Amino acid sequence: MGKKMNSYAEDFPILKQKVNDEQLVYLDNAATAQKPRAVIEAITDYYYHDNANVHRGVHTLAERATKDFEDVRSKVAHFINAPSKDEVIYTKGTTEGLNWVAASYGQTHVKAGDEIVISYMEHHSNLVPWQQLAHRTGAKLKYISLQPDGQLDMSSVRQEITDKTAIVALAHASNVLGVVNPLAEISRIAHEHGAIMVADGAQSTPHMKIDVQELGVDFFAFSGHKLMAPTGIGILWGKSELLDEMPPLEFGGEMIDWVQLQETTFKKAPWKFEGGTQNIAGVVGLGAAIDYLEKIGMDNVQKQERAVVQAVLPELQQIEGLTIYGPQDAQKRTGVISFNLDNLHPHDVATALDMEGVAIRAGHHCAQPLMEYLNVPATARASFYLYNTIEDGQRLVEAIKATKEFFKNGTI
Ligand code: 7TS
Repeated sequence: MGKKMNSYAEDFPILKQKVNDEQLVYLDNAATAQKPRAVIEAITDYYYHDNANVHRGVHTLAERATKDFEDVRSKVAHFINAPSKDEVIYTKGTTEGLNWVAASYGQTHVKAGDEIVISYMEHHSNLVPWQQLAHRTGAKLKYISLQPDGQLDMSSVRQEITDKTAIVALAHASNVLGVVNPLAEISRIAHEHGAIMVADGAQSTPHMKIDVQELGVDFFAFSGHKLMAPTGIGILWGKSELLDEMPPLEFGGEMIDWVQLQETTFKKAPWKFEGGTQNIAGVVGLGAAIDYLEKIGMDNVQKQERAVVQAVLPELQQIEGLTIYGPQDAQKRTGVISFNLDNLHPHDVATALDMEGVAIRAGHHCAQPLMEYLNVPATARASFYLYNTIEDGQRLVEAIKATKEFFKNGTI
């Protein structure tokens, strides 16, 4: 069933190792993706040849580092089809981006009696910032409910978003249910009611072509590390007319225009949000990751993952006692497959799979309200990326079957 390594896997040195005497199958991509040689080498090259602080020096290395840093901003703008590179803000990751929208836009625009609308499937990073903003401002936090197959209930979308709604904040793709939410349609509904639309793109950006203009959103946040870039670098994109009026959150070097004893003026966006020395090597790595993905083409990335999921899902569905969360139709899914096996604790399942060299995640996946909604304490989760093959999927299926036998018979 399928070949051993696809040509993409060859680009990822980490995948060539054995774990517990078995060839590693890495299926924890929703947590973080592995890095291709091109990204690792770009970071090394940067430190070998170009390392300097940006925007400050006039010497050659400083100019090179600054050019790299600002060129990646343009590359990101192109990658997500942002109208301007000045709308692209460097962050630590999705969590920071969403927190900044809540703390800066939210704090200055949301008042008592307003409503903030999210859904039951949100990651804590797109839930807790809004919950805390609601506590601080006296706004009401409302939840869009889900259909039995995990997709957003569009009648609930229409019911929960009202003229009192100030902010709608939703995951573009779920990190548990493998669904993609129809953000373009929901953005239209939000705007009809005078609300803004915030998108958590952590699980979509690595896996599909993103067009922030087509999605019609006002803010879009994602993490570099889930799209093959290093940890500690992410992007917040926002519409310039909103960014321009938002106050900065961190004050200090880099973000100022002019400082006097009692007053300070700030740079314009995006620089006013980037206080202090930035993760320059991370930015370089992000640029290399985008180059790598764009060379393949995001449509091909999606196609490759879909082919694997379409082959694997029916096999998983045939395993007796395996509950798969989210849509059962492979056409409606991303490469995230959450499941439970019999009455086994997902941590035991993940540990047993690790013994077979198959790396998956188990737990609440930073989505405790969703676990409660699904009425489960936790799930196991396999998540695929470009470098995974149909054979990797087969290894997952076999490891699950072996785990089932082990817990039935006490032998593996
Ligand atoms: N939003 C979603 C939908 C996510 O899946 C994650 C990370 C985040 C936000 C936060 O991203 P960060 O890079 O700022 O941490 N999700 C996961 C996961 O599912 N397993 O580990 C991290």
